[in-house]
Amino acid sequence: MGLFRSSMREKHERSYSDRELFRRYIKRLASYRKNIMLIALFIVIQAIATVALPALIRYLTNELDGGSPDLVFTILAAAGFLLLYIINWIAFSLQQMQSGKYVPFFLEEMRLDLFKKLQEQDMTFFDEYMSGKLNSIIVNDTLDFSSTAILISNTIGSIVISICTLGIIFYFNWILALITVAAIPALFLLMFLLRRLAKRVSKNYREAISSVNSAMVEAIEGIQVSKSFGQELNIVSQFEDVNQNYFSAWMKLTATTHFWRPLLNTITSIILCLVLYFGIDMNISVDILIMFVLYVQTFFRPVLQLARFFPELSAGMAAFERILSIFDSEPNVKQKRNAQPIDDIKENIQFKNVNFWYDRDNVVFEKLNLTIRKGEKLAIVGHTGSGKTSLVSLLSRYYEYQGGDILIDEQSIRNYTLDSYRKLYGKVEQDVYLFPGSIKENIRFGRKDVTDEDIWRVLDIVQASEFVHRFPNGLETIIGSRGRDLSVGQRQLISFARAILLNPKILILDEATSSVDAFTEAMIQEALGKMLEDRTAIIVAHRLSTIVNVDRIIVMDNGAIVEEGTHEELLDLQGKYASLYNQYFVHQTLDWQEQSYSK
Ligand code: DCP
Ligand code: MG
Repeated sequence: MGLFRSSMREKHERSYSDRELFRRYIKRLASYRKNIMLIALFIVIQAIATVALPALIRYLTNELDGGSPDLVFTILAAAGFLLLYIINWIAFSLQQMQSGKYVPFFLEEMRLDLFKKLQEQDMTFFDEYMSGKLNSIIVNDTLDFSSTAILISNTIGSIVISICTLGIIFYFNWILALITVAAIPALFLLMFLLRRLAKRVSKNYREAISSVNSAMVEAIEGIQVSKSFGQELNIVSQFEDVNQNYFSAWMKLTATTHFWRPLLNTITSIILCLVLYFGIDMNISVDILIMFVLYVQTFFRPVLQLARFFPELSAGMAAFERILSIFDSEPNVKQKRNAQPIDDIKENIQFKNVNFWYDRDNVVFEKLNLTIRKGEKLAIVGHTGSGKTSLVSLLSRYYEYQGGDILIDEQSIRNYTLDSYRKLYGKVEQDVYLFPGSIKENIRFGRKDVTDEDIWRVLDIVQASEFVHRFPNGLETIIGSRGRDLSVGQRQLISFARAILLNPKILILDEATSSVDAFTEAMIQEALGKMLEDRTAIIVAHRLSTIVNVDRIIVMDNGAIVEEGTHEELLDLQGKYASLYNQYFVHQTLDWQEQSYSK
């Protein structure tokens, strides 16, 4: 398997029975029934106008048979034709207008619902779904699915045309009528049998297109890695596989959905021959025979539409299945029913016997206990993978814990409304993420009540106003996607400003492991001092300067807290912290640096 494992089944993905899918489909369409009925009505009007044409032709042929045509009759017949075409045209325009309004609206609403649902999800969901795949569902699947939105109207129209045609031909000659419909049961049986194949092929196609999408997204995200390893060609060849896969899935889909047309044309021709043969054999008059020939064609056009109903529905349903998977995935992080708002912390935060895992086979915390007092500045240190980020992620309600409880002022954090709870925190993540907008937008993050002065004030606090001033456009400077136009240190300062602007009661800082230059380090340090004033702070620390200034340090190892105390106390212990210090932090001391320079 290559780098792009996107075609694999995701954990969140679900399967639905045909019945369930159809039920949900109808439910989704229910709020649009007015549009659907209107579209169906216009289709039916067209159907009636279409069905009336052969009858008019037959009437004309019959009249002309007698000899010299009557002028008044000819004019009336021509007017009849014109009228039928005008009715057809008006009904068609109205139908198109309705579809033009309704389908995009249907699509827009579904995309919005999906987007909202994504915002509700916690991080477990995003760990499991790749962004490329989600992207494909929101963009492609919704588009494919909404094309089924007019399928029902079209089908109603088709059924009406077929029934009217059948009525007329049975009325005129039931033997020829029987010949005409003889092929239908066989056709529908075949179609019914093929619906599973159609469903599978459409599903494969959806998966293939989503793989292309994902591969594209992942390859762009990872472009720097590919370049630094000189692996661009390798990536291209892996993409070629994914793309090839898409090509063959598409071919199969096209073959399955389009083989109806030639098949149906063949059947229509055979039926026509039979009608002509038996018609002549039965000495049926020319006018009726001409009418029959026309009706056979009128009859089979909607049958083609009906025959494509299942393959098209299957294609739409395959997309719908993936859309439903998202609609039906409940977030793990949930607050209790009668949750109360919280606006400050009075006493402390407590982890009590907390158990947590990302997946069952890999337990991160087992009976973790920790109390953080209000106003305390706590540093968490430990080797990579020891669980530092996980600890603060649990507190931020990114993930749900499986055992024990986390309490604030003796109340489980599940008892607070998620919205108010999250507002307690200001968080600076280990990987700073900035949106591709202006510096100002990234800092105020959609809050309308924030003025430029407020932003400059927080930029001052985090020592970032100088570099922002240096940009010609100041706060309005647009930073590229993920903040690529800024240095790592600058990005960090912006994310500090973003966190501080909220004036959070609890500040969580997951220091980036990447080192910044001594100048930025000093700036960050000074910024940090100001940021921590009057708050409870939890800092996953990678800088010596941070840890020596906090009230307490906890040392994590393999998901457990193994030591705690101040820097001096822990050094005296000569345990885990001391060895961590000697391995890692000691390199950051001035003494060590002077020594190594003088060597
Ligand atoms: N883990 C996981 N799924 C995630 C995140 C982490 O399975 N989405 C695993 C990897 C580690 C363990 O959980 O085995 C703890 O990971 P942390 O991210 O909590 O580790 P640290 O933050 O301590 O590591 P670092 O210093 O590298 O940031
Ligand atoms: Mg981490």
